[in-house]
Amino acid sequence: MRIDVITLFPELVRAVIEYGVVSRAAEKGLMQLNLWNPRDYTKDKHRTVDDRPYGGGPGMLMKVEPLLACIADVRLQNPDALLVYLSPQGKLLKQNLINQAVLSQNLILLCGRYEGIDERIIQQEVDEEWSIGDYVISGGELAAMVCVDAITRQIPGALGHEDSAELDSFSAGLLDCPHYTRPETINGLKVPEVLLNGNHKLIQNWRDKQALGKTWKQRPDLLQQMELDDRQKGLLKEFIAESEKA
Ligand code: 9WO
Repeated sequence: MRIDVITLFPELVRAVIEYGVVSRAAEKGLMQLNLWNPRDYTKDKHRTVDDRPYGGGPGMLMKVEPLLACIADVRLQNPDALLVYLSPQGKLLKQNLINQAVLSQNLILLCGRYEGIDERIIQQEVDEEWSIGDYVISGGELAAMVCVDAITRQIPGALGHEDSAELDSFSAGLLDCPHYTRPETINGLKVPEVLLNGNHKLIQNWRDKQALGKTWKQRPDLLQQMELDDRQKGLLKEFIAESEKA
């Protein structure tokens, strides 16, 4: 998988491949990150990358010519990639969109700054607009880093089997179950007994029940989109009964 990122702050985005899972995937050659700076495509003495909006008002937009020249250069090297603009106006990112992106093709992520980019660039150059959530941040870089991280985790071989992607939250459309480590008691709170007994069938049952229950409590919208099997229905019923008792 190859990902090209267009950004005025390449050093910021580079940090995403310097740590952990993403760093190891890059070392193994499973993922290649290329950074491109529109500032390198300016022709004026001051290397200007912003410009004023038609219609006036506060704030600036990204200057068109260096951005278009930069996009053209990236496309020469990566002609078949999907070009994605990160913005709050985009389609909300979900695990399944990430998983599709990994399977389908290479990616070009375009990071806006200031008040964004000229609408005609979105029309002519951008294939899709993605949002990582309903909030405004200072530019597309942090969103692009989220995408690079989430996508890299899904590349076969990027995760050790210790933490395979199937075990990730959302792989089954549910939230994760609670986890416990030493010590056995923290300020009077004990580890659930079932986890200490070494009965792996009982433990799996408990984890599945907790995952269903957590999702029911925190994200009922996720449950509504799924088809639970009879075993899952039974576990959730038990969870609800137990939580009403407590
Ligand atoms: C800046 C601004 C300044 C004054 C008045 C209005 C304003 N709007 C913005 C603005 O929305 N700037 C954006 C910053 C332009 C596009 C890149 N930026 C961005 C991307 N902010 N938040 C995102 C983003 C990307 C993906 N998912 C969530 C948020």
